[in-house]
Amino acid sequence: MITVWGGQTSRSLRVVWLLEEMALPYRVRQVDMLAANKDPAWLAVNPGDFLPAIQDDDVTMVESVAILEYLMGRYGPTPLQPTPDDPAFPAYQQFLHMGEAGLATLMMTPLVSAFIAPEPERDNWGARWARECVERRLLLVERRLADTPYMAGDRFTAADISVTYALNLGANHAGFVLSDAQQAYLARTTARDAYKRAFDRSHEGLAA
Ligand SMILES: N[C@@H](CCC(=O)N[C@@H](CS)C(=O)NCC(=O)O)C(=O)O
Repeated sequence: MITVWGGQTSRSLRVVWLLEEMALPYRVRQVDMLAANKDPAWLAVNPGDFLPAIQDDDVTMVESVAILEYLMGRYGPTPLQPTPDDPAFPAYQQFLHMGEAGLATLMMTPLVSAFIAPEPERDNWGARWARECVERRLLLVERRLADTPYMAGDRFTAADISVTYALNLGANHAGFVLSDAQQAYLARTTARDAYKRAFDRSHEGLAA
């Protein structure tokens, strides 16, 4: 049984969403990232103390997009992962990674600056720079949505799991304003039954 170490707004949602799409059995172990005393069992899994992580028999992994690729490679084939000979592959690969490396990672600096940094450090050059980078990169998502309903083309893939998480993170937690096309895209991807099940499973066992 695959164990997903996660938290309610963390990137573990990407992993749980993929597991639901692939109908694979798993369990979720919630990690309280704000706990003063960290769970030693969690730190043994990821001493770096960031979410998500998975355990699958003797495999332990971190990095949400790498985990998606592992699960699809290990338990696929799946239409969520176009093969290299598929014309959808280049766009799929680009947006799968852009969702984290190009968008969500850069969103973290404005996010923590706005909500966690001490007041005098909230408005800082690095956060403004990262915000502008994200806004320029979102133009690539915007251009893609002018042509196709999903990042890889006509069908939903794991690239949409990656990019959907980033857009939601930016809009809900980092003050990014999404275009009409981006909002319509999120409505489309998050209307999937697997997303709804993943959302519920990601919040299981948490106080309301
Ligand atoms: N690139 C990593 C980012 C991981 C990450 O930043 N996770 C956040 C939660 S979504 C976290 O645990 N932050 C706490 C920390 O890094 O101290 C991934 O995609 O898994």
